[in-house]
Amino acid sequence: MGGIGKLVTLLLLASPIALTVGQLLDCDTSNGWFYLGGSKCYKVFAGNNRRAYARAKDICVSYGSRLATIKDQFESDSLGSKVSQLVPESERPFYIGLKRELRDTCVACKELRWSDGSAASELQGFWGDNQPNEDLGDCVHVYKNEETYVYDRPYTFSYGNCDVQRSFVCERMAAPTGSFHCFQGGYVRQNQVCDGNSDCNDASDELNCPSRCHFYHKELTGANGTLASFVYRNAQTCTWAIETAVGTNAFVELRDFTSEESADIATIYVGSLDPTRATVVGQLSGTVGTRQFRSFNNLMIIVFSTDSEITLSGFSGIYGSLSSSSGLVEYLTADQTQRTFTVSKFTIATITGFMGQRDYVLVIKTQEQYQLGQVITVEVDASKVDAFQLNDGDYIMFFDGDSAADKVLGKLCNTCDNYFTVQSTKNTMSILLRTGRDIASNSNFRIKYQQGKESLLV
Ligand SMILES: [Ca+2]
Ligand SMILES: [Ca+2]
Repeated sequence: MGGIGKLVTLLLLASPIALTVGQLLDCDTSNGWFYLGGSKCYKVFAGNNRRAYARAKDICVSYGSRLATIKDQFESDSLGSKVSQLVPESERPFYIGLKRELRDTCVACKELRWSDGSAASELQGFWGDNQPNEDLGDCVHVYKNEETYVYDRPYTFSYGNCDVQRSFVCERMAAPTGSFHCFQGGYVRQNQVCDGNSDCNDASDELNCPSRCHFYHKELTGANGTLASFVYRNAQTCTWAIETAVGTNAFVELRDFTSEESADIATIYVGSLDPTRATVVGQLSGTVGTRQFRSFNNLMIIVFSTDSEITLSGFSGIYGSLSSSSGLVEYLTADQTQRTFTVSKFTIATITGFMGQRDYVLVIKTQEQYQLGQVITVEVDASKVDAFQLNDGDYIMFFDGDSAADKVLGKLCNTCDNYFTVQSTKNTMSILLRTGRDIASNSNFRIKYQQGKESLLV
């Protein structure tokens, strides 16, 4: 009993002390995070970085954050107006971390949850007119309500289809002013940077330390660069962390690779700058020559560790970012002739495939003069089934209209029931290819399409 009493006293004392100290907080502004008061930092993704809800969530997580939670009026107003300053009007509806999720205990039940895992209620929040309307979808976005009578809550919540690509906002905790901001959230003191100890949870305080053979290449403009050169020494670990723009795939080409076979080893990690959270895509040792690797997202890290004897020539390398050469939305016109379309894969030297974590959208319309009463039939090319191996995380969805907001006609994926023909009920169909975390997708997105009703399934 005495122990509990003591604990309560300490807690009561602790908060006023924390408040009177009044430590100033700030955010990693050099990486686009901003502070609005309170205890959190936010970052907005818009334009080409708009994503479906699940992808937006992934991107937030890769920066040690989560989709923003908006739990009070001040946060709603200040975040809404900040997004309005940063983002053009047409891109302003933005996802927050609020979604109806399936409940573990009940197959068909859904419940509303915040991205921090806490339960939410439709009786709370800043719902707009005629909301919450669950018929519209499970994922919540915020939009500006222009009605004057809602002047006191101008930024309101709406349900929507989770596959629609929208802007989104990530959040993470702010840090005391003057701290070093760890890449994946959290902070350490400046004198802990490059001191040889991993103080950030993700070890990012030791990423950019050239004197310790730890190099950080941040290239957000799409240009290529040369990996920092190093001196091949015994018993050392050199790292090259590469961060390119969100929405691109980082790549590296290691040249003239020569190391002591099985003893001095380069490991290539993708998906994160923290090897403990990243995926290994390659290990090199011995006389290898030139090899290329790419990430499924904009982050990768190369770690080269040597043992205590024998040094050889090592390697050099270049890095850069891959972005889709064509637009991510293609438009096709269907007529009464069956036509074939293959989405072009991305190619760089030996690396061919779809970029990871991207959405490729095809919109097919009938010829204008035949628009009334016409439908579209799409057949997955049955002769190319072998090339149509979707990897985990890849899927293709067919929508009855020009966007992911329309009714789903079907879904093709590794574990789905695959079928080969779908038909719209109107003059437009859209097809979404979503690539997952795999590195070199074997998927070949090839279809036959035609205006008309006859089934093409053989
Ligand atoms: Ca350190
Ligand atoms: Ca060695």
